[in-house]
Amino acid sequence: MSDFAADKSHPRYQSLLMRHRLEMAAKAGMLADSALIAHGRGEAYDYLLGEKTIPSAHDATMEALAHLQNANSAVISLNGNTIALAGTELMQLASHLNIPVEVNIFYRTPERMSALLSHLYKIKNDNDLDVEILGENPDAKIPGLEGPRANCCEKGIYDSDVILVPLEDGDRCEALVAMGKTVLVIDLNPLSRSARMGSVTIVDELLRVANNLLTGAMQEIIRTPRPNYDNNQHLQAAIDHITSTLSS
Ligand code: PTJ
Repeated sequence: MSDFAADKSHPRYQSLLMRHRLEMAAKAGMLADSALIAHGRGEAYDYLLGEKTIPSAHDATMEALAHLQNANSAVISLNGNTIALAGTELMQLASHLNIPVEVNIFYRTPERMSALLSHLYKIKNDNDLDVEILGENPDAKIPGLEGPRANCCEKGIYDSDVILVPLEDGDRCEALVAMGKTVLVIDLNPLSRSARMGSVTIVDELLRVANNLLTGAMQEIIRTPRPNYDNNQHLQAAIDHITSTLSS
């Protein structure tokens, strides 16, 4: 993502950088047509959250990390926006946790799959990462979903007990929960169906979450999932934060 010209002192530098990453990814054929709409919705919620990781989101991130560290078979599901915005960081996380990533996109076309897979292999080679990249040859289907968005890999998403799904759609999130998986959602909208369906929902911006997960994973502390963890309480904390921002 080379030719980004904005000055780091610009107050909206980070937001401009994220947009630039998406523009470049769109040019490379990696994104769904609606990717920028989805991003804009996320930006609006992020603005209301103060564009920072709120304490409940950090707590949810550490809970998600605990599940990833204790899983029998964890996987990180990657879609177009996710690869464009935080592909390198999530590949580094996967390498550190020794788990695979699977490209699993809602609007599946052979051209997009090929562009996304090439981009991930470039990240893998450039950063000398040891990560299995799945998704190219799906051999299983997520029960309860119709069409190409049900396609997945048996040794990745299908057989996983814990799955990290950034920016997932509500239907698929529900189907993954119905398969008995622990579903770790990243979504800036605490009201979305995915946010409500998830086992652990992190209401925070994807790149901040990826960096927080990576920092936590590099601390080499093995965390334990809390049996009394309350996802609704964390969602409510995010909603309360937004409403207090609006009324202040
Ligand atoms: O690559 P594909 O084909 O799998 O398509 C990916 C998109 C994101 C286009 C597709 O899944 C989609 O349309 O998603 P939705 O239903 O618009 O949901 C996206 C959710 O992610 C919304 O609730 C946004 O608030 C949230 N979101 C957007 N950008 C970010 C985000 N959450 C965290 N970090 C972001 N950067």
